[in-house]
Amino acid sequence: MKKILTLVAALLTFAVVYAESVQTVIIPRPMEANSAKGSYTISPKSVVAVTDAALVRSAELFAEYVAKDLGATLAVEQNEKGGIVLSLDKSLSKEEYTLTISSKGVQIVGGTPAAVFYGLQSLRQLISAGEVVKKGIKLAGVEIKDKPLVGHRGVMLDVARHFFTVAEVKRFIDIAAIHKMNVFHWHLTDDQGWRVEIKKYPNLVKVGSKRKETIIGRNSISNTYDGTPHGGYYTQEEIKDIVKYAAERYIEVIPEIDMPGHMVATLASYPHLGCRDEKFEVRTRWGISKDVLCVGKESTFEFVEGVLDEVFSLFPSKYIHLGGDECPRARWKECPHCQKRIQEEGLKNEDELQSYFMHRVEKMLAKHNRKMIGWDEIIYGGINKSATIMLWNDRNRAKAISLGNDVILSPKYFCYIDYYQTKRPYSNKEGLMFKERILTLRKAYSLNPFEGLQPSEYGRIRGVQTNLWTEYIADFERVQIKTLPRLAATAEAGWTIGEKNFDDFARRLEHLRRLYDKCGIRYATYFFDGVDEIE
Ligand code: TNX
Repeated sequence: MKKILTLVAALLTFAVVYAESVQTVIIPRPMEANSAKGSYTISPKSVVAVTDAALVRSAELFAEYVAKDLGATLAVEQNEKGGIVLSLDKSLSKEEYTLTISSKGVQIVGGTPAAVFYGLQSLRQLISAGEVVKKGIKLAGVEIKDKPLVGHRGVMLDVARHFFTVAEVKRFIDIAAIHKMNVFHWHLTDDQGWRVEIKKYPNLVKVGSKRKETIIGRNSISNTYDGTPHGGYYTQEEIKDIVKYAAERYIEVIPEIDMPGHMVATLASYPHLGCRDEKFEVRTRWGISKDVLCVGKESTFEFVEGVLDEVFSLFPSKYIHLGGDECPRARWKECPHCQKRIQEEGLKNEDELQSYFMHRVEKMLAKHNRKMIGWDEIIYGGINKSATIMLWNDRNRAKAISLGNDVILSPKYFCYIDYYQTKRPYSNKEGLMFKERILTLRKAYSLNPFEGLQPSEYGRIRGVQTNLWTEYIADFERVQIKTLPRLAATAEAGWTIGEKNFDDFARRLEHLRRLYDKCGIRYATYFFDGVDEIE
């Protein structure tokens, strides 16, 4: 008898387990998706009911998202009765939600409004892939429990090398939102253009936002230019509008004001900020410039503080990205002001001079209760524990992690989507790229944020991020084709808890691709056409 009972118990367990896990179409893959009884048909008459005023905007956005699928914009009501009910439950963590579909309807419960928004993004994908029936879209019963692996899931857009309009930036944010990304890192300044209005320093946009022409072809070999001015900037009003737009989609905008290198547009606007008394032009080539901010002069720090004061008022983010990357030391070595600073401060060398600079600027952030993010080069002359390292160079990985600082992973061979996405870029017409580097979808998908780390070190990895540098990307169609579908792969690397499986991802991507199509979003088809991995 006992044996039989054990057998029955085992069979039951098997049946339950078997019934539980279901294949889902959602990207990034949820933590758990279990089958549930029944189904529900969402019709144009379905109501989105919210139990909390904080959820109204998300419900409205959702109604817009699925309007095409349903042929109508769903009504949003503030009560507890609707085909789709959204509510909050503080016992769930910040970004955790459950999504239940049964014959009674759809229920999304989130730890915060952001989490409910993620649940709606999942539902949007389910609807897009759902069965079209007479009355609307039929969804199979399911119980989803979901939360992300890491807290910072970022995507960066470089608007300095090429300018993109407010409308385009918003569309980029929409794309990020589909993938449950929660940070938009906005690379606003570089040698080739300054893009944010700073009222105290009007030349930054008057002079710094325009370059007279742009190099044609690869930087390392070309000496021809297109003869066409390129420029653009965002007014403070436009910036605030974008920050609000992103916030409604639970995306925080982290601005990057790259310093003390990558500053030629600034030097063109205010030449006294450089080490030598000379005039500069907004840079028309790519690559790294030797001309950087002078760290010896006090006026440099006054300038930086003046800029940051306005940046603080535009961007409520806890973090401000200060760049700190690729800053050659050549000018500092010859500059009497910089050398004097090194002596007076008892610094060992120019690496420590950069640290001195970063520390001083970090203090300006701290005064306003903000924290600094910098590219991994900030570790060279020593950094404070409070700084977050954005890791893009593999060579600095071990050192950065050993320091114990917070780290955001953006390793270039996994996360730099300006790289070619096919192994045979020329026959696949990918256009030019900064260097001969390849990042296929499969490679992007293979990023494991905790690889090689001890479990005790996992907590140092605050997040993952995809970066789009735009030296060779001048229009928004190319922005999208570069970004997708690789962003989907990084999104899953940052979100999905548990084993990942590329083939299953590829299956789900077929559905996501249909959603892109419906939204008029462009994406690269190399992977779908089976040509991305051909050597
Ligand atoms: C490195 S990543 C850069 C960018 C370039 C990019 C091109 C980083 C901090 N600096 O300035 O645009 O490579 O791939």
